[in-house]
Formats: sequence, structure tokens, C-alpha cells
Amino acid sequence: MSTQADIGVTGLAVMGGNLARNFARNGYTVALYNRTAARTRALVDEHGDEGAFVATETPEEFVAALKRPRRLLVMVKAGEATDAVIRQFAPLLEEGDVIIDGGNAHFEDTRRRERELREQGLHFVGTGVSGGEEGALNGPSIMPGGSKESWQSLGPMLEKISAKAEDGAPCATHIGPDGAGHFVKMVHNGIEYADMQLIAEAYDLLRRVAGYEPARIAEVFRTWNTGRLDSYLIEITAQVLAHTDAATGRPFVDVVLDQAEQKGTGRWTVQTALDLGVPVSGIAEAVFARSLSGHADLREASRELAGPRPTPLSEEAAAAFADQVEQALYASKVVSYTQGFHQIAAGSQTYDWDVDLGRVASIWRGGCIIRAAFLDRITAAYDKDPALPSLLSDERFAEETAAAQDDWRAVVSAAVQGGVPVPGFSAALAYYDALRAERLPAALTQAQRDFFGAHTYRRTDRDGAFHTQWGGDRSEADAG
Ligand code: NBP
Repeated sequence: MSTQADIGVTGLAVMGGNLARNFARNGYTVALYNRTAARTRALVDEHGDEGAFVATETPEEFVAALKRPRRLLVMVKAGEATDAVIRQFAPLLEEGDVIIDGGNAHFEDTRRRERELREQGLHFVGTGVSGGEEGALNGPSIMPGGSKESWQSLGPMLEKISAKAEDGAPCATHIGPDGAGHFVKMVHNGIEYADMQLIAEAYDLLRRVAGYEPARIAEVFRTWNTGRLDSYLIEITAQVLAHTDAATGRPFVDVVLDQAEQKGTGRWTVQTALDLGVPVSGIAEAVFARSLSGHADLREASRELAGPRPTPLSEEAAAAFADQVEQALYASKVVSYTQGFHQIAAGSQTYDWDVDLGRVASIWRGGCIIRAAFLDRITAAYDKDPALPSLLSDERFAEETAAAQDDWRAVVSAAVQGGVPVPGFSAALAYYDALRAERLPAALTQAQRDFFGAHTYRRTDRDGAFHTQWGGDRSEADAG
């Protein structure tokens, strides 16, 4: 076997197979290996004419087919399978070779794997890949972590196969060391959860408060997609809502069971945010909303609980309300991204990754599920001030949310009055109001904690930690 392949792909299910084809279509010679050889053969039989493939049937043959430094992309089921594949290949590799894990790994696993492989002189690149099977074939958004040296060897190839933004820029960049790539991909998915929840709430309000049918709501979404909400998720929402079920003739959305699924990256985002102490309430509400929807028995047992139903609006009032929902959706979306970027900044600081937040927003402009025109504004905000404390501190976002807030409040009020749950919209508004509050009731919380647990409190007028004797004699003492 001659050593000719630029890259090897192992794990040739839908994602690995499509990424291998993407590399080949871009002129790279791709070595193929899969645990079950039938998959390798099927790929070559069906798509062998798309480029140069080297099909192999043993790990040794696969490794021998790769040019040095070897670049080996692992696209197997995340978790134990990834460790098994690394254990299988690492002993066959040499110093300077690169193992890339494009699966949806938890960033802590990536940190561990990178450390272990570094000790063996190997580079390990945990890489977020977004865009599903279509993106893998035609250009995903790619978020690699790992060492700078590995990016030098790998970067041009990843840029070539990645999606391109409207200005032609590749949607791939070196995110930072060890687990940075998988961390950013995780938060990307958390933001995706929040975006989807907010869109779902907007739909629910247009349906139940404005009284629009799905086909009409599709038109509203199509219009929104020509403005600042222009994004893949708004575009596909319009298509889904316009779709009629062939079997029943009913709106498709009405024949789909209202219980949402989740794979885990949204949950990881929230768990990690809790560990880092970052309030990602919009993402958390999105995860909980899916979870609540899945509790069919609980919902069934609670259906008779008292509460209002929305009263139908006039045609004119409904049109005005739809405009208000656009404002609420946009402002809530700004808050979701504010929270997500806060989490990335906190992860970057905690793990010393030096993540460029503006670059992150720019590589999400193509290929991935949350691609949106609005991401340019985030890049512009961080370009203007890389140390921006929060996206909401950016002048443009502050102006836009200020302009939206009356409608935002009106929409949340209408939802509450009509008994329509809007956990995403209201959590976003509560976050916004908490940020702008002169004082928060956290002062009372601190006093309570000192009362029952002697946890001490800090004062507004003096430095130090204080404790009050909450028995009969309420004297204050400096606990510091
Ligand atoms: P799957 O996640 O379904 O994994 C199937 C592949 O893993 C097959 O090639 C299978 O080999 C291999 N594999 C397993 Br399972 N256990 C193995 C083991 N112990 N040793 C060697 N190979 C093993 O494939 P996928 O849906 O293409 O996803 C691949 C990765 O990409 C996952 O980590 C996924 O989370 C991630 N991802 C998926 C998407 C998406 O939209 N689907 C998007 C982004 C990232 P076999 O053929 O011999 O069974």
C-alpha cells in the first residue's frame, strides 16, 4: 500500500461518509476504514467516482495509507466508541500525527483525551461539526480545538471543506486549545435550543392569541425572514408551517406529537453553565420546555387546572400583535446569544483558551443550524470592543432592545393574560430587567442566608464580611 492519502476517515456512517466524500470532492485523497467493512465497500461502490478514495480493511492498512504527519478523522458514536477507536489507533501512530474527533464529545472528555495523547506525542483535535448530514457533505461549520501546530497542518483542509459565508469566508477557525472546539459546539447547540424554543413560542402566540392558521403564520415567518431575523431556522419554520400532511390534508404541524426530543448537548450546556456560574436562563428554559413536553402523563393529569384561554383578536389587532411578536422574538434572541457568549467567555477564561468571540460568531454564518444574518452584528460588536462585558452592552444591541422593549413587555403580558406559556420570552425579559435593575432582591437573599446559616453578608457602606447575631441581641460583627 502506498502512503498517498491526505486524510483518513474512520467511522463511515452518515456523518463520516459524507465528510469523506466532501474531502474527496475537494481534491483530497481520502483513506477509508470502518469497523464493519461492508460500510466502506458501500461508500466506494456508491460514491467512488466522486474523488480519490483508498479503501482499507484493517487499522494497519488504514494507517499505512496516510501521508505524514498522518491526519485521521474519527467519526464514530460519541463516548466509549471514541475511546475504543483511539486505543486501537494510537499505538499505530507516530509523533506529530493528528487524531481528529469530529463526534459530539463532551469537552471534558476531549480535554482528557488531548492530555493523554499529548503525553504520547500525538495531537488530538476535538472538533465541533455542525450542519447535520447535509452540512457534512456540502460544507459544515467546523469548530476545531487542539494545538496551534495541528491547526497549521489541518486548517487549510478544514477551511476548504467548510461552508462559506456570504462574503466567501470559510466557516472554520481554530477555536483554542484542548476542549475549546467541543465546548463552543456545545454552546452552539444550547443556543440552537433557545432559538428553536423562541420560534416555537412566537408560533404559539400567533396561533392562539392572534388566531392565525399555520399557512398564514408561514407567511408571517417568510416576511420576517427578509429582515433582521433572516436565518435558516426561520426559513425552515415557514416551510414546515406551510406543509400539509398528505394522509389527512391537515396542517402538518397539527399531526405531529407535541413531545420534543433531545440528544443531550442542550443539557450539557446548562449543566456546564451551572458549574461555571453563568446564568443561561433562556437555554435552560428551552431544555426544560422540551422536558416538560415529554411528560405526557403529568400533562394529562393536569389538563383540568384552572386558567384563562386567549380571547380572539380582531384582524387589525392581530396584525399589530404579529408585529409586536417580531420585536419580542428579536429581543429575546439577542438575550439568548448574550447568555451563550457569556458562557463561552467564561469557559475561555476558566480553561485559558483565549477564544475570539467575534470569530466564533462569524464561523456560524454558514453551514450550521443557527446560521443567521444577525451573526454579523455580533462579530461587529466584538470587533469594536473585544472586552465587551455583554452583548447587551453593545450600543447597537442596546438600542435595538430599547426600541423593542415596549412590544416585548406587551407580548409577555398578553401571553400571561391569555394563559399561553412563554418561558423563553419571559426568561429573556427577566434577565434583561435583572441586568438593568438598580438593586436586586439578592440583598434580602443574603440576609436570609446569614440568618439561618451564618453565611455572612457584605455591606454597601463598608468592606468586609459581616454576621448578625439573629437571636435576641441583634448585634453585627465583622466576620472577616
Ligand atoms: P453514529 O453516531 O451512529 O455512529 C456510527 C459509527 O460508529 C459507525 O461507523 C460504527 O461502526 C461506529 N462505531 C460504533 Br457505533 N462503535 C464503534 C466501536 N466500538 N469501534 C469502532 N467503530 C464504532 O454515526 P453518525 O450519526 O454518522 O455520527 C458520527 C458522530 O458525529 C457522532 O459522534 C455524532 O454525535 C456526531 N455528529 C452527528 C451529527 C448528525 O447530525 N448526525 C452532527 C454532528 C456531529 P459500524 O459501522 O461498524 O457499526
